[in-house]
Amino acid sequence: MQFKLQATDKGSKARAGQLSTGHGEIQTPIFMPVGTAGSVKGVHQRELKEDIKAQIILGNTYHLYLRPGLDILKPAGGLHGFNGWTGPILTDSGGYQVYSLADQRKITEEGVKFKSHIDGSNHLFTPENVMDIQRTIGADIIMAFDECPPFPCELDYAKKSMEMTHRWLDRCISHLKTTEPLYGHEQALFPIVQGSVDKELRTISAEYIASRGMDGNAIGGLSVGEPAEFMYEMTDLVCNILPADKPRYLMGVGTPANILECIALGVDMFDCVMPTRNARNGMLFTSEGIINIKNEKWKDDFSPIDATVGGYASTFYSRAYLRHLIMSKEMLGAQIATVHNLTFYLWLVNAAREKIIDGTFASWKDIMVKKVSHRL
Ligand code: PRF
Repeated sequence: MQFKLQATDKGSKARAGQLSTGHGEIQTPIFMPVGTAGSVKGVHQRELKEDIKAQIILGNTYHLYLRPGLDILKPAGGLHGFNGWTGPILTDSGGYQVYSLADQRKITEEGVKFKSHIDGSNHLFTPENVMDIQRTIGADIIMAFDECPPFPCELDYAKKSMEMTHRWLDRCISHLKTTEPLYGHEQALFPIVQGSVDKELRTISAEYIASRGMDGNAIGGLSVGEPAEFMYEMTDLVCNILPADKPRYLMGVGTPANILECIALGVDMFDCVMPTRNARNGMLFTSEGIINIKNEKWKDDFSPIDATVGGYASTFYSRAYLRHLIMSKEMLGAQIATVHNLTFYLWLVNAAREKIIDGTFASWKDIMVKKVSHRL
């Protein structure tokens, strides 16, 4: 996998780049819509590509392994063959979902034993079998198996957990070398920095992860309930250590303001359920601020959801009509709101990219952070 740095902002540490995968190019900074169980909830593949202009989507090892399972995904030709998305895919390793979703999990040096949240069946994830599972799913970018400690957490726990994540990483790398991709395209393994909100641990972890020389690096363990200032401080510290010539992925972040601030710190890739999950509850992100579409004030607003961001859903449908659909629990309401929010997120990172290339990112970012955080 190749990463070309195309521009670096003068007033911040923001970068614009291009990542090449076996399923096409990704222009960074980028936001990756979350397609947990093989679908971005409520969105057609055609809308993802043509309307939202998604360049890469996410899948989850935990969900896909439990359902439909590898017996189905393998003969389908992996996730690409199964869901028909022809662009790049990244899969998270399950090293997060297993902690947040599974019932009765037990973490040991070997791996994580857990009960499925679907049918209560028993399973074991290890660094080795998670690599095998991600080979079968066939994503272009696969994630190392890690432990994401909760916030807050004892320093001693954070240290032991981080050290185990590092040992697990080395097991992932060794095992992956003994296996081959199944579908003819390359799969890049991204390791994950942990270390909670401790500067010393984050430094050790970032140095360890950087020393592994992988094609890209991820920052985990943030956006787990800590104040935003901690998240920015840790992200800044880690970005200063991770190599500049490899893409940096901040996992599970975040609000539009979080994304802009972390682009300024040198992050290239983001994912988050916020635009999709919040859309289903009537929260819309727009270029002018945040809209709660259930609010009375939108009932006779016949203007488009957000003409600035373009795209079919955002320009064709009025706020009043979308409000009616969401209030009536019509499924089209959730679909339109989701397509709009994703269109906005992709518009935002693309606008950031253009400003970085123009050399005007830093001042634009400060104005945009205020705008996008404002409640309309
Ligand atoms: N590890 C993994 N996936 C993740 C995280 C992590 O720490 C986070 C933290 N925000 C989101 N997704 N494997």
